[in-house]
Amino acid sequence: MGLVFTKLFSSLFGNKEARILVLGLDNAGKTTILYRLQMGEVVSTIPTIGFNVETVQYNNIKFQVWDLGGQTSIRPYWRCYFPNTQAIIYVVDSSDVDRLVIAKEEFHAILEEEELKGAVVLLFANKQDLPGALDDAAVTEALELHKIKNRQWAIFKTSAIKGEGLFEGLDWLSNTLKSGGG
Ligand SMILES: Nc1nc2c(ncn2[C@@H]2O[C@H](COP(=O)(O)OP(=O)(O)OP(=O)(O)O)[C@@H](O)[C@H]2O)c(=O)[nH]1
Ligand SMILES: [Mg+2]
Repeated sequence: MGLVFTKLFSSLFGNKEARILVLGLDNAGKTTILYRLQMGEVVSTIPTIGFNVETVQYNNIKFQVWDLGGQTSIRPYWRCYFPNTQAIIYVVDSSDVDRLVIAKEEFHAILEEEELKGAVVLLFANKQDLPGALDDAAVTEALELHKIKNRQWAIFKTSAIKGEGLFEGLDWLSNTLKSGGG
């Protein structure tokens, strides 16, 4: 009863809540992005073993953002976090050209997951500040995003270090979730 009332109250006043998973290979910049969004600062990170979770309030949406570790050995645990997810933020290190094939395979495996069928997908082509970083069009091609079916998605060029592109992505996400996606 309390929960129902809270949800009703939130929807009346436009305070939607959304559970977001931040996924991507190790070293893509997921944790850096999480704390950039939450604190507006670059923090020094160590590889994530397990997860970080923070709340980010933006555009009348309370995003509960789960940042999961991306190392090969811990990727199988991502699925523990899949239920009740409204959106995925998939982060790519655009300068790590050698591992784009792996990034693509992991991405398409995520899209196959039944529990994530309804989740909208925001991709960040991160590390745009590095020389040799592929732009959004090149990452789109490398990840074969044209194969995405029956799902709302978008890709943004970002630099977590410079703080560029992240809130543009979050704008898209909040508009998409408000209009019923996820
Ligand atoms: N140049 C540059 N470096 C970045 C950017 N984003 C993150 N990094 C750096 O990339 C390294 C890895 O960043 P993390 O945020 O720890 O990566 P992660 O995706 O959380 O990695 P795991 O926790 O192992 O999955 C750190 O040294 C960051 O400072 C960016 O936009 N540009
Ligand atoms: Mg991390």
